[in-house]
Amino acid sequence: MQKIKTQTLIEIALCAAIALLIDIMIPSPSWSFTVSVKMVPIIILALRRGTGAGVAGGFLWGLLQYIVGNAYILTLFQFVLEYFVAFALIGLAGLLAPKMQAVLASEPANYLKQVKIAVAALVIGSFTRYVIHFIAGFLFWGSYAPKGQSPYLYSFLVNGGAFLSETLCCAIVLALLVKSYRRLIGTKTQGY
Ligand code: 218
Repeated sequence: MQKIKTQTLIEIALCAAIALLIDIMIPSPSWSFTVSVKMVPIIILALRRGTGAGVAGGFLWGLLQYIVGNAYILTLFQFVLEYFVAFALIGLAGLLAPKMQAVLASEPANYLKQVKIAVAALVIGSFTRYVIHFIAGFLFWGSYAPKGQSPYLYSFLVNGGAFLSETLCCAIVLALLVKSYRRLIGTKTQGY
């Protein structure tokens, strides 16, 4: 088994903690409209250290939400699905880590390409996360639907809206950070 570097473990813990802090400091106005950049630290972690670290960071973030009493729990299965599985899946953004590292290591810097990869990674992580919230939505949250609306449509509208608004916010922040990617995400060029 490949040895996990201590520094990577520290980064996993730090990114999960920063995500939790952003989430607590900027609460979302509703389930269906999420103005939040809280996934950004896990996306950066995943692109920097790969899928395994990203999944570990997302999982830890889910666990921390439970520990600080920030999780919405209806049943045990719903909690495991929406906090452990959904948040861990954000780490799949790391599937594009090799591509991102290659682009960051090449000269001259191609900012447009870097943003495209970061946003594509974000969409992979965010979309797979929200597929889980959509499934949990019609399984467990259906009773909150307006009278006469099917749980499937209700969950699709709520989680679709949240996916679009949250992904857009994170994409804007990732784009604004592009000039710092070599320092934040790049590991090949700097030897760490
Ligand atoms: C229709 C519906 N309402 C609420 C939820 C619960 N949910 C949605 C999105 C994200 C999260 C995790 C905390 O941010 C949760 C618990 C749902 N799945 N579906």
